[in-house]
Amino acid sequence: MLDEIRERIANARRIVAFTGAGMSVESGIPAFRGPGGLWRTFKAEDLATPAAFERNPRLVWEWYDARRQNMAKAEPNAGHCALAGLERRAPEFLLVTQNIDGLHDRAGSRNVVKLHGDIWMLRCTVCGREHQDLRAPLPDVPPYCECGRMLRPAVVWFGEFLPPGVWSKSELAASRAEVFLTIGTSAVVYPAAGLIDVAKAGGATVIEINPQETPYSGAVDYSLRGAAGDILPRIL
Ligand code: BV8
Ligand code: ZN
Repeated sequence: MLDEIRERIANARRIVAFTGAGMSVESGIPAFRGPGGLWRTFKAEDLATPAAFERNPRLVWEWYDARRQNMAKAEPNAGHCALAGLERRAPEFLLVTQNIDGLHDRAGSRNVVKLHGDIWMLRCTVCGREHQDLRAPLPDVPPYCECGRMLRPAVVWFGEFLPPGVWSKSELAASRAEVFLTIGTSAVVYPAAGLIDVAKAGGATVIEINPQETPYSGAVDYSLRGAAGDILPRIL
């Protein structure tokens, strides 16, 4: 089966890789759901929502600052590097990630769409100005804009729309893909997970890589049970 998959990927002109938090587990960044998941301790609606930020910005910021400190210590793993290598070989390649940790960029991926934003970017809640701040820990939490108002992480919270253009670019690429890799995602968050349906409808060969089953495991062409850092270098 792996030979078939290698062949399919090697001959594909247009490839899309769709990644989730499982991509970064081998880099030491806990995923949200599943064994050891982050949200086992926190509940999504408690923290990754505008209401939570409104109610308790310090708590939300302490959670993000802790995640930034963990992410700053993390290194891209063999899975991230394998995808960066694939991008250099494929005629057309787009990496659509739900991850906000920046590890795909650090692994050398260039054509990256961040569906749910970027934890290293801060946005002013009032003037809207955005800037990158890589400091971990932040000197003070919550951080403030030079306009004097509070900054927030430039990420997409539950109930918030994705950044403009990001969804249409991802949807178009998924609809045209010959091979669509869905890697390290539990495929329960929408509209992101809907990209798998778009790819299938567009006639792509869909390959899933995940140690666990997901709601899409029965619908994809190949569902490989294993870790991204182990499987990707073997098939790319
Ligand atoms: C939207 C950024 C339109 C922040 C995240 C009620 C009201 C409002 C909206 C909704 C609602 N009900 C449903 C919705 C839609 C909602 C949604 O989908 N909810 C789900 C939970 C049901 N979606 C939204 O709100 C989206 N916006 O719909 O806007 C709108 C607007 C207004 C009103 C209505 C609609 C915005 C969603 C974005 C939320 N932001 N994160 C932050 O990170 O702090 S979501 C969060 O989940 C992360 O982005 C994460 O990436 C994403 C998905 O999780 P995964 O990446 O899949 O990670 P997970 O832990 O779940 O799974 C990891 C997988 O890896 C596992 O399967 C595991 O087996 C596997 N794995 C483990 N180790 C490895 C591995 N795989 C490979 N290798 C390994 N080594
Ligand atoms: Zn400002």
